[in-house]
Amino acid sequence: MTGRLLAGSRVVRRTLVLGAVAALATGLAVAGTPRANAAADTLGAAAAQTGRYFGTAISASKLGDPVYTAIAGREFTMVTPENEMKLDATEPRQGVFNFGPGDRVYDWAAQNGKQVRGHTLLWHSGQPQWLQNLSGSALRQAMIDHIDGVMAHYKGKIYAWDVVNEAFADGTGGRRNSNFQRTGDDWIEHAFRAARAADPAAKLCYNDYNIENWTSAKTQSVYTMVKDFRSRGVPIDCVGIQAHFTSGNPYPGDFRTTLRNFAALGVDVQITELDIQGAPPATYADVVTDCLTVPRCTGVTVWGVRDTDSWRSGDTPLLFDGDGDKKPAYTAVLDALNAAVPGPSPSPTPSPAGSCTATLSAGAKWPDRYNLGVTVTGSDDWIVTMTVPRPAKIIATWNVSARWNPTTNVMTARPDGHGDSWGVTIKHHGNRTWPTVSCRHA
Ligand code: 9MR
Repeated sequence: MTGRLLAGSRVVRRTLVLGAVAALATGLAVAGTPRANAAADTLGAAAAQTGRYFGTAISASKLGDPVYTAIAGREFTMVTPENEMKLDATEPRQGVFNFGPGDRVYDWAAQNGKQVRGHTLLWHSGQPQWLQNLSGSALRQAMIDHIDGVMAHYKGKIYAWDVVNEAFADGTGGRRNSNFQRTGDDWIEHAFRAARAADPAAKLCYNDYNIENWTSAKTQSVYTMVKDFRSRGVPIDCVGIQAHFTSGNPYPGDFRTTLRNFAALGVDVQITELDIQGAPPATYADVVTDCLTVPRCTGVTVWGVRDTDSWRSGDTPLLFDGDGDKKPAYTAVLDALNAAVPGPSPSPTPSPAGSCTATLSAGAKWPDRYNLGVTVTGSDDWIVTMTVPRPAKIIATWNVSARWNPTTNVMTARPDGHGDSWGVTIKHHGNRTWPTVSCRHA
């Protein structure tokens, strides 16, 4: 019953027998349910107590501003480069990649213990001129080469990629007319397949705006696409809902329904670019609470730190004012996060045929750590991703081949020949909230 835990390039071998012996010797086995957590005083810590992340968009050009980095470093656990991983930034000339700005954001995030959402591989906007000039099979090949090139550079480092951004038209629900779309309807699924091959550890998301309202034609079209992808085994793990709310595009009363319905397709949902005109505290709290009620809503990202950092600063839509002071919306969000009931990871959403499910069960407990059993169903060649809420961390595994990323606090596990039941030991450091797990075919 030995465990193998790869930390970076180092191989750490541990035996759970040792842990069990130690517990027996000291008679410290602990029974009972996890304790409720105390209220957290940052957005990231409060979200982590629910097994979720709380993120922000970050601009490389602002990383020299100490007020900006102090807030971002303190409050957020997920970072989305606001512009630095877009097409025009990363491939300014065909086949010539520039990862300088993207790396500056990535490195800042990693050095500060934050995960990164990659944004975005294919988007009709922000294309370099050479790409706009291509069409047909040459364009299709360039799209795939772009995915391969960018994902190879960040392989194993990205929590989730927005593989395709904003591919549907407003109003009608049809596909947006773009050079990508003119290469054929199947460009999106080809992009997702290429992305899975390029970095099997990253969650692959479709990301869009104006898909918050369940009844809108655009939401329905995206839903139909994701459902089709899931039923045909096209690799998609998540839907990013941007949530840029204005008086013309207000927060809809059925937002929770939208989150729940996407999640029921067997994908994670994430609120990826939240900002609300005027930052009304009650609306901010409602949006966050909607996410907290949907087990597979794995996190919320606001689109910038201070109002003055916003792409629409005149709307003062964020959680910090231009001086870096907390706004009433900040307190509303923190309170909403702290009001969530901590506890075991929610039971997984039933998965459609062709996908897999990882289910957690309680194991032995000690004062400083606890065991979880994991059972995988629906596949015999799977990849399970386990995100551990900080400051807890996995210190051992058994019957599985696992790689632990100490920077992101995420473990990626594959079968090691011992079947589909395995386990982990978690040193909780005071946070007993169970990790979140997701499963997909290898
Ligand atoms: O906030 C981003 C702004 O700085 C850029 O100028 C703009 C164009 O690249 O993109 C903004 O971010 C967009 C995001 O990438 C996709 N969804 C809409 C966001 C707001 O326009």
